[in-house]
Amino acid sequence: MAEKTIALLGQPNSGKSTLFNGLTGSRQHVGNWPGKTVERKDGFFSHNGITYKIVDLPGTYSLSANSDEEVVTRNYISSGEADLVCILADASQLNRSLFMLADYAGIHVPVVLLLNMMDIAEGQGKKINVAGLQKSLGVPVVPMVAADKKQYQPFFNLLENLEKRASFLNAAKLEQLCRKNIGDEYSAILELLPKQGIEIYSASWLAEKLLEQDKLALSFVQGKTEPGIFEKIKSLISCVKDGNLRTADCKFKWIDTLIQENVTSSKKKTSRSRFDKAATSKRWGKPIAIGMIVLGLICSMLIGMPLMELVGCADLRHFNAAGKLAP
Ligand SMILES: Nc1nc2c(ncn2[C@@H]2O[C@H](COP(=O)(O)OP(=O)(O)OP(=O)(O)O)[C@@H](O)[C@H]2O)c(=O)[nH]1
Ligand SMILES: [Mg+2]
Repeated sequence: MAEKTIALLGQPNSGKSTLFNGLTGSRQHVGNWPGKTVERKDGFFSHNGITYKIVDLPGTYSLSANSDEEVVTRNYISSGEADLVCILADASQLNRSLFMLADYAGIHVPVVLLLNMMDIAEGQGKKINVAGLQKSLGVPVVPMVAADKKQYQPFFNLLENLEKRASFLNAAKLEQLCRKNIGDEYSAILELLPKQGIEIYSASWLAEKLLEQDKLALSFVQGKTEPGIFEKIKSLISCVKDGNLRTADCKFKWIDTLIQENVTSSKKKTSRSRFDKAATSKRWGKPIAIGMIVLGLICSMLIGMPLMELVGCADLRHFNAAGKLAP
């Protein structure tokens, strides 16, 4: 019997199955999620006398509920079966891969961030301030190379201190961004939801998903609130256009700040010259292109005219004064 259950969550190709295989070896069970054709992979491993069950969740870009994979993932997390969720992010492309973490912010199930593919990120000259990230997020952050089992020790160290270290992700800054960028409707929905949230979901997480018109969140909140309150929430949602784009914008801004504060790159970017920048800019691109065409024409005329004159004089020498062709 497993004493602790760990779920691996992350975008496709973030390295979940690599870590799952590395930890479990042959102690795996493969089946399907109930009622779905999505593969379910459970496995077991032991460390320091404790047996862990590990679940390799399907790779999804976010926690929306549009595909079978996303619904399976959402339902599993809300089932409360996992004692710990490990979110794997590809450290070589954090702007994109941290979106799953941003979409998780506000779910009250203990979480850790595994910065996988650190070998690639280091090859790119990236330096990640792990302590700084931990401070901002309020949860453990562990650099990983899932493809190399010899580098699993920091992950095992985390397991040894799980009781002390596991905690919820700090979503306060994301909530502030949503209040500022989405506006009054977001704040008004928050006021209508219970302050402490509902079950594992914080009020801010639910408000974001409601504005995204997420079907699972809508039916969940409908089932947990008074009909009158739910009607008010629905009319607020209908006032916000493109809710999913607006919440995504806030999440990407949140990620940008995290990266700006905690990631540096020692390799210089291939810098574009001032001319390249001007030639591709919206303002100067066209005038520069037209100028270059005109300059090309003038140059060809300057070179061509003397040549044409020379050829013309040579031809004239073939005519006599009477304008007849000389013999
Ligand atoms: N260089 C490097 N490659 C890695 C690392 N971890 C995983 N990979 C490679 O990344 C690719 C994707 O890894 P998977 O484990 O299949 O990713 P996944 O998250 O299970 O993907 P999905 O099942 O599609 O969601 C594979 O080719 C792995 O070998 C790592 O730490 N470093
Ligand atoms: Mg996989």
